[in-house]
Amino acid sequence: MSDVPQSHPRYISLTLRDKIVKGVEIGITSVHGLIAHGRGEAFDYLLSEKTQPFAISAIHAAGAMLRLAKSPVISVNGNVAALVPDDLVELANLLSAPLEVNIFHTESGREKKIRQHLINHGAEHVLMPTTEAQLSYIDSNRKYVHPDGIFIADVVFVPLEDGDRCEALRKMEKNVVTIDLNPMSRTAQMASITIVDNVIRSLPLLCAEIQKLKSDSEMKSILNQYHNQNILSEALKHICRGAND
Ligand code: PTJ
Repeated sequence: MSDVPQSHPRYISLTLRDKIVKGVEIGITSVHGLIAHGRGEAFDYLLSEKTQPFAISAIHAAGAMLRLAKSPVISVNGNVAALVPDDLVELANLLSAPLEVNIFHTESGREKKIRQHLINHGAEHVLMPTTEAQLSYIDSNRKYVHPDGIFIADVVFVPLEDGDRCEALRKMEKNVVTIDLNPMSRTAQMASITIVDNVIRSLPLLCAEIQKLKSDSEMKSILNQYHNQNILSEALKHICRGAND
């Protein structure tokens, strides 16, 4: 870790950078992940680095969708493995859902290192990509999935990714829940539910939401009233206001 003092006004942001850098050093995060993180930082700045009301609405809907799912799966890439491993494991336990390693940038051994990292953080069930099961409509490394995981899932949780797979999953008629600081990204636009927030803040809130006592009919009603395009518009308006301040 770097020697940033806790009194530094940008302490939290700088410790997140440390986490991503450490992820690269231990071989779980792609070096491209540093660039993705920087892009996220810029959007987070415009969101005042706070979870905004449109993100809270999306978290309510995401909790309902994930709890009502028959076969939910949590997809893990190199950035989220570095930033929020404990929360990913907690979410998997709460939903009794598998974690599945799925990365865009093919690098030797990185998938196995991510799996081991999740196990070190308490994960019990981590699926790996296979050549046995492949997603349609996609050519990148993300097409290789596990036959008992993403391949058969009805709802896939895909925090911060690059968009090609989200589109493919939707074409395969799966629901996608994402967390993405950029409401204009392809993933944000294609997902069924988009939480426009930093994964560091919103994943613990999502875990808390899932633990709230709610009936199936209450959760169905939350989903019926939810409109992702409205949420994305609110997020975009907020960002434009932030940019003009
Ligand atoms: O480990 P891999 O190979 O699967 O690669 C993972 C990354 C993230 C590098 C890859 O999927 C990628 O290149 O993603 P993009 O296209 O840069 O998109 C990442 C999106 O996540 C962007 O819209 C960022 O704004 C957003 N983002 C970055 N950091 C965060 C974030 N969203 C939420 N929380 C963050 N901390």
